[in-house]
Amino acid sequence: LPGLSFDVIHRYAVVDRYLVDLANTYPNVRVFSAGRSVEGRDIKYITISTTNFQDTRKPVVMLQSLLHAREWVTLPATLYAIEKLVIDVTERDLVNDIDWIILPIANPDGYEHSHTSARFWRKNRARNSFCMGVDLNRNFDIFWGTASSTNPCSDTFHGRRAFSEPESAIVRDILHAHRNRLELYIDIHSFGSMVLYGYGNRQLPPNALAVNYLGVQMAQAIDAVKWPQNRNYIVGNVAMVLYMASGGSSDYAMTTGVPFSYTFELPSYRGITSTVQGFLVEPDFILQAGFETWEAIKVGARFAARNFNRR
Ligand code: 0X9
Ligand code: ZN
Repeated sequence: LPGLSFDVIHRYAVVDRYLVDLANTYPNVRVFSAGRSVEGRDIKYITISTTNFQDTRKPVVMLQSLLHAREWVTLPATLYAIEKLVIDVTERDLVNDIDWIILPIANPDGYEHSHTSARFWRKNRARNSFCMGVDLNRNFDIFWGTASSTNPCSDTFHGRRAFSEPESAIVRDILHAHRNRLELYIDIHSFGSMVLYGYGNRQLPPNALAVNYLGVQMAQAIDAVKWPQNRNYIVGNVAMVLYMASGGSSDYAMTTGVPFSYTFELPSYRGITSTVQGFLVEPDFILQAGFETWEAIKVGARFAARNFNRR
């Protein structure tokens, strides 16, 4: 039977195998190959549905992690959600009332590179010039190129054009395939303890009030169980609370019709926010990140179910 530990960071091959094992073991889980990364790794996602995605009255919720390679703690957060939706199911409504799409490793090449060669690698592994990598979260077709870097050596290099990278095109294709029912999309990043929403150019979506409201509800759910030494989550428009950023996946999702779309920034390691050390992990921190992020996901998913019924 599939089973993973939740206090270590699993490598690509382990997760890839795990997703297949889940689909082979649980009838409501299916695994899909969405395409291949620059270096040819299969990018898999699972769906979780009691009705095989045939019941159009259910909303779809999508979770994603590791679009940025070094943000390791985001992977166990996503795997923890899978565990609670498939293996250790204590809240059946989340499984019965919602169809789930879960993409744990959106950037497998960068992720493996961060294990084998450069711990703080962020981008994918595109061969631009002598500098490699495109920031996948600047490569989506949403005011592309307006708040990102033209320099291939920069950590926020946006690529040659929108969706130049297979990894971002894969996310686009999933979003489009489910555009009619996708109610909530959460792109999980680190670090900063934030629930962010669009747009990265300071513009607010028409439903910003509702988006902010749900963001606050999700943040409060985390704050209620977080480690006391970590600060409370900040909720807000990305450009207002963090910085301007174009080509982001959660902003792009809104243009495909997803009404509730967020970037989560999970906490930093030991509260370190001034350096890349904040991306490091330890067993306690990994476990806690999975546990507390799940509290927010539950709040978001239940809201999505209620809101979708009414729309
Ligand atoms: O800069 C980013 O891509 C994200 N922060 S990170 O430290 N993980 O790199 C924030 C992205 C939020 N972007 C939008 N909502 N557009
Ligand atoms: Zn990130």
